[in-house]
Amino acid sequence: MDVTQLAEQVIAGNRRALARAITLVESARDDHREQAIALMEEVGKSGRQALRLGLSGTPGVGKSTFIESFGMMLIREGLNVAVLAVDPSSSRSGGSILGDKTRMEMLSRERAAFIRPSPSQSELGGVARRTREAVALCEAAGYDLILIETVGVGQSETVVAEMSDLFLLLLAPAGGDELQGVKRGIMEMADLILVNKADGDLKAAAQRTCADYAGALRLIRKRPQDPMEFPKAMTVSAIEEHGLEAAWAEMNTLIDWRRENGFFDARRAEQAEYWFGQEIRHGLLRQLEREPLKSMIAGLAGKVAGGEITPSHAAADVLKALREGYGPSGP
Ligand SMILES: Nc1nc2c(ncn2[C@@H]2O[C@H](COP(=O)(O)OP(=O)(O)OP(=O)(O)O)[C@@H](O)[C@H]2O)c(=O)[nH]1
Ligand SMILES: [Mg+2]
Repeated sequence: MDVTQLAEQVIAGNRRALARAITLVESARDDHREQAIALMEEVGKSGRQALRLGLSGTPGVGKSTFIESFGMMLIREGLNVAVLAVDPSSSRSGGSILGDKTRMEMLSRERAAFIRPSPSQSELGGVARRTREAVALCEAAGYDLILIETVGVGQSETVVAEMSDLFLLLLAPAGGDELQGVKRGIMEMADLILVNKADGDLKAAAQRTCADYAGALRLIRKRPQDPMEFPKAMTVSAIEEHGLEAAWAEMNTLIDWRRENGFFDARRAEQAEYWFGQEIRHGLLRQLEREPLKSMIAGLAGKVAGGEITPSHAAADVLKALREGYGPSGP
């Protein structure tokens, strides 16, 4: 594969090249990984910057419907939109986005839209790292806005927040007065909370829920990257397409403020450091799964279980072998 040529095609906005490039970065093969690293360096030269929007919400809250309506609105404004997903369970479900293309029927037919399901890997770390590179590829390909969707199940929100400029939390109207058990950590990540389904019978409940969350947000420690009034909670209706323009205006207000005050670039720099650390950790873990360490660990595990050696001692032996260059049989 000619990586330089592929990079040129991606930067030229060739959709098939973009799809091929994403397939390359998703590959787990070692030779592909080397090509992917070279590719990412090449496309980085485009110097383009998109707005990266993370979007999280529990199943059924209306993420797909929101992406369809919101994406179509942006396209009407003349923007190009890419949609990616981080879904560690996609190996089971066959991909959250493709599974419900029916809910993004209009968007998926638009030339100004590019939709890509989550890579099918069972481990969140793998999915996350590949999606981060897919984001950078879409950025180089000239998309103005990249939406990164995730189902709100534990760790995946953090991963998406670490590759987004803005993190949106989509919520449904609560039945009673409970705050839907949204974890504090997730609330703290949100830049904008959107209470969806503010229409018909659900409208009043959505407004109450929104007020509850606005109150909860005020109790959260003030973050330096936020101007007055942020983070905010608002109501929207993805189906009736209400509140989407207002939400988009708020996103732009926040992003403009962060750009002017240096927080936008600072956040991207922090994220680059974060992913650097993640790549190292992942690489180290992979070494443990390879020979000769793999066999060494398996052997020691038996001895630990049998009480012949303590867990700490066995681990120290493995780490020593790692430090000394993969143990007696060498790399
Ligand atoms: N009343 C109302 N219903 C909505 C709205 N948005 C989505 N829904 C409905 O909520 C249900 C779930 O919507 P989806 O868009 O598939 O939700 P999702 O968050 O993508 O769900 P998963 O992909 O399963 O995580 C569907 O029946 C939608 O029609 C809205 O604004 N108002
Ligand atoms: Mg969906």
